[in-house]
Amino acid sequence: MTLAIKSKLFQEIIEGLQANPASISPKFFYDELGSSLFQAITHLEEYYPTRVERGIMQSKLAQITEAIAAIDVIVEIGAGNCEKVRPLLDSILPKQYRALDISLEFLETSLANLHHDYPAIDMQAIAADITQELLFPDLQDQKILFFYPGSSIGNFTPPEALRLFSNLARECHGSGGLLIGVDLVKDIQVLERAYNDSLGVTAAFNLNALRHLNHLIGSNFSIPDWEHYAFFNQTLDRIEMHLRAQSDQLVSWPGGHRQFHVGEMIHTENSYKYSKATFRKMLQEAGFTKVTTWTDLESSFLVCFAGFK
Ligand code: AVJ
Repeated sequence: MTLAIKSKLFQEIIEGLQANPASISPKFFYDELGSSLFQAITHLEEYYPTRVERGIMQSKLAQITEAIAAIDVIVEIGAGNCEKVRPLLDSILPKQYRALDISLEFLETSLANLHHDYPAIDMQAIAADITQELLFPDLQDQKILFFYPGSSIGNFTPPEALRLFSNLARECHGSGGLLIGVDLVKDIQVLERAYNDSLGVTAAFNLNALRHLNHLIGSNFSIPDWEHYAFFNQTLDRIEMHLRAQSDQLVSWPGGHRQFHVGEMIHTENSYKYSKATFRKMLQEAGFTKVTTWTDLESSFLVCFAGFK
């Protein structure tokens, strides 16, 4: 990381810690341990999104491939373990695969594993903060498929998601498109269980943000003094994750500090859930002119291809 990027992140973190209520961006979950903890979450019985999305991708692969038609390059956003793209690589055989993620260490190992199995595809790992604008000047003349699986779009507010879709639609230049997975609104108990698993992996994942921050900015968060709290906000259709102080405490970092009182919370994540109709509308509003959707038998999760007529 360059010094300029580092100091910008530092500033963003401190602004969040000083805000009322305090907040930490979910992108700070993903250091190497956090990425592994998220991997573990995807194996949990309670955490259905990864499993259900994989099922849709497998059972609807022929239709999905037909909708996408011919493309040159797959650009995966938030690629993580680079495993979710495998069925697409098999069915589409693109010339190029580009994996974007916030955590480069984890991404590079994942990409090396993938490249081993697909030596003919040109592959590139790119550290990218997708809360910033994305530009692909060197792909101007290529047909791009943006692949954004895993429902990570849920971390954005709906207006932020719309802005990202508009950015991607523009970078498509009228061909290719966006294949995206999103979690749907459902029974509140099913939703809340997915973020309050019985093994406490999600709690560890949430708390790890404090450990990561301690490394990044030299803060002295005491992890045992915080607890995981997650619930579904029915007004805003989102899971909210917070860390709650279990005692009064002073947290310091070079150049600053903050007093937290018992019960005070740090907001660490929103995970928005959508209806099929709302999500489709957003994709169209962003400039895609043809949207095709697939779901599972329980309408638990949605896979969409947004392209151009
Ligand atoms: C990676 C953002 C899709 O919101 O479900 C999992 C992250 N947080 N358990 C999600 C997460 C807690 C996950 N996304």
